Amino acid sequence: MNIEDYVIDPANTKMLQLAEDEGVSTCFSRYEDMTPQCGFGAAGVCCTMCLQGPCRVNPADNDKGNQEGICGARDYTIVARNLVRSIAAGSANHSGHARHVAEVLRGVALGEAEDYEIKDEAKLKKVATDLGIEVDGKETNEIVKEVAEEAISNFIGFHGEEVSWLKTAIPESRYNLLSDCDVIPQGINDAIADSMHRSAMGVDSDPLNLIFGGLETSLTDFTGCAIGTDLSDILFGTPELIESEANLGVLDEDAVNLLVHGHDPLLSEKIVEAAKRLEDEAKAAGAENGINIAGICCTGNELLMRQGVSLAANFTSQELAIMTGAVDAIVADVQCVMPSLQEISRCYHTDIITTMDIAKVSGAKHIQFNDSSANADADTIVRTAIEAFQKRDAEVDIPEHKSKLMAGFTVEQIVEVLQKVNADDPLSVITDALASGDIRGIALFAGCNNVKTKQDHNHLEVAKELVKNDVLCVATGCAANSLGKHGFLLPEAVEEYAGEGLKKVMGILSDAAGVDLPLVWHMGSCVDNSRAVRLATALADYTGLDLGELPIVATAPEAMHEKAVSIGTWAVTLGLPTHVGVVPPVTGSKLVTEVATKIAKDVYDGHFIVETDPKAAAEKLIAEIDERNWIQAMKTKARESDSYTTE
Ligand code: MSK
Repeated sequence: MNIEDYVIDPANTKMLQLAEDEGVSTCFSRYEDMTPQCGFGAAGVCCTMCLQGPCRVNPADNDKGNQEGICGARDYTIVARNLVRSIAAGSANHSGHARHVAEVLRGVALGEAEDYEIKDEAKLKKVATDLGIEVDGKETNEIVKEVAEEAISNFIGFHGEEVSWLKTAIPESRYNLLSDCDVIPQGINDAIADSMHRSAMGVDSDPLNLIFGGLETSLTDFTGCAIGTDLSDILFGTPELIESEANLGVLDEDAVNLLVHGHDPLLSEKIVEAAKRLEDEAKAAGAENGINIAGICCTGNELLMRQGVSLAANFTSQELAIMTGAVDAIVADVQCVMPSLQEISRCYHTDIITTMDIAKVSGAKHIQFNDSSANADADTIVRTAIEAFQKRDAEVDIPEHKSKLMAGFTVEQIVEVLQKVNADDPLSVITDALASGDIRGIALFAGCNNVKTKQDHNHLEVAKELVKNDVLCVATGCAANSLGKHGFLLPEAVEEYAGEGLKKVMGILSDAAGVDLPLVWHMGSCVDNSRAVRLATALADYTGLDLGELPIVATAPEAMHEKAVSIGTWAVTLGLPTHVGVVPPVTGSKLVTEVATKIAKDVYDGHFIVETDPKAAAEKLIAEIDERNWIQAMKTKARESDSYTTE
């Protein structure tokens, strides 16, 4: 294996080299072993919906002509069905996370989740008010119960009512457009179930009907994200600007290194508290520096945003963390946890601890985490990590490389910074910068790492090109982690990479805020993509424009998970041109590909841009931003001169 084809930073290069030298299998080596991958699967034309298959059809435009599956399903039906199932899975992940938080919030109101409390009452009241729940004269617990039950009702689709959370998070104009297209979901669970139903053998074979079903389901993913973010803020506090570090160098040889992995803050927040309680036990066990909690994937991002916990690894570096010999335990909740962790941990003293009944790993320790005994369960987990520390046997070799970073860019914090420039009219700071051209547009970096791209490379290259062209960048998930590892979440990066306009705006904001702001703004975990939409919605409401008219784009340069498919789909549906840096399995159908990359723009203003070259991707995103700016300028000019009238 040529290591340089897969990783670029010194820490992961060192660990991947070690894995190669010692013959340890990693996602990178398994990818090489797997290559060439199945062309039918890659194009999305492998159908396993019934036991007559698998049917693998050659799409049209080849020597064999248009083939059909055994039931007669054509390429477009198979690709659309597979796509809809991916979206449903993505939504089930995000909304499953949200449902757990909602249940615990209800448990707090009912006194059944005694280890949790409300940390942000102001956010509780804001969320309640947005949902139309009266707050005046009510006890906090009463509001908590009503908000939690409203969230839970969004899952059920009771009496055909539309999901209420969606309406609070997007502009009215966008909601009306979605309503006109009949894609407003009536219940998260219902939409996911409908997607599984309609994509089954012998049900929906009309690709356009399937795609509209997929769009509706993707909006339940967004709704789940918004619920997850809002309720986590209520329970654990809305994040504020915070400093931390990223990369394997955050591990500490003289501490119990406990890595939290997955997505669900309900467990990881309790682990942080337990680590503080049990610090002395760790020291007594020989860990001079006590307990060092660090994160992998989005559980890491959740804790970074609220607790300043450092990020040890993003998706494709999770296995390499174990190779340091310094990881005592990886505590997993749900999503993005590679089963291979257990196999690699056999060569070390590392305990892989699963905690959720739907997410076990063969051979791993399972310590069930219960909402009703959260503190005690967290103590048990941390004590298990302390015991593992005492069994360290392999040589510890922690790469020195790490980068400082700044995170915590919620909408609330961004507005607070803007208020320092203009107390009465904060959003005008952004819209004026957009109007003057100092900021050309705004881009949301979302998504994962993928072995098909060099780790972090596409994120960095797209970001470099965008910021050089004065695009303000915000980031979530493993994309933010990538940018953090390489110094893009630092103020120093502004001077190094930003164009003159962006530099000017960052300077004004930093001076006013009294703190140097970083080049890219970290908004949180996967579910916190909802924060980016709320920021866009605030700008849309302020300007009277729709999301589809603003110079805002999204990019997932290293997309991997089905959640990324779902996020990308709702981003397009909400009006954002959305770049994907990995070719998704839709190319087997010309029809589905054309709908996703072209026709969607006519209906929703957003469309997919599939581009594996990061520089070309950035250029295409900038072209989309410029097109919107040009259209807006023309509209404004026409309004000012009054030269355009329908009378
Ligand atoms: S963890 S979904 S690899 S961002 Fe959210 Fe990272 Fe993607 Fe998992």
